[in-house]
Amino acid sequence: MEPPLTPSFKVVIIGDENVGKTSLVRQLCEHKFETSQTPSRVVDFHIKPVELPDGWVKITIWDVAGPARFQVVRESFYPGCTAAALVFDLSTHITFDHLEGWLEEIRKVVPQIKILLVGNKKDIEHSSPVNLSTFLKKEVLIPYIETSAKTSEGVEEMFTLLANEAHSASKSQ
Ligand SMILES: Nc1nc2c(ncn2[C@@H]2O[C@H](COP(=O)(O)OP(=O)(O)OP(=O)(O)O)[C@@H](O)[C@H]2O)c(=O)[nH]1
Ligand SMILES: [Mg+2]
Repeated sequence: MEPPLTPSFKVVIIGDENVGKTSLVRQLCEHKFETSQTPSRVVDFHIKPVELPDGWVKITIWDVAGPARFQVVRESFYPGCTAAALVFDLSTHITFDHLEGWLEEIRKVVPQIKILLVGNKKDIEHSSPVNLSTFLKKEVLIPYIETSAKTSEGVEEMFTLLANEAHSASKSQ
């Protein structure tokens, strides 16, 4: 059982349209997966208790819409975030090529934000992006996990890692 007074952290899920951000949150919170594409809501949020080695924390997960036209409104939700999950689609390499743009967008608002890189749609047959190891060598502090919102593989671990990033950021402040 989680104790009543738990530290709480604001985290955000970013990445291109259709990479599976909303599906990952839904799998985590409701254990559901839908194949239909629902129109993007600009923002949605969910509160989830997560158990870490140090004890329970709560994360408020802000799920923002990926399309470029929402950039300005998205940026208004970034202040106060301690960690971000940056999601790309392992089967659509263009979503990997856009990662630098996403880092720029969020670091412009929260320069010290902790990032977790997430390669989603692991269940679809794919080849890993050729520049993935180069990216991870350049961004040495960014942990990486592969997930499937469809089968739920890696989803709990993803949000535990994200909560851990947020928690460690708060300890180093
Ligand atoms: N096979 C497979 N399909 C997935 C997975 N995750 C999401 N999808 C599908 O990808 C589509 C887009 O998923 P969303 O979760 O809406 O994507 P999003 O990143 O929230 O997109 P925006 O809100 O528009 O930015 C949907 O049809 C999902 O069913 C996955 O892990 N595997
Ligand atoms: Mg979405």
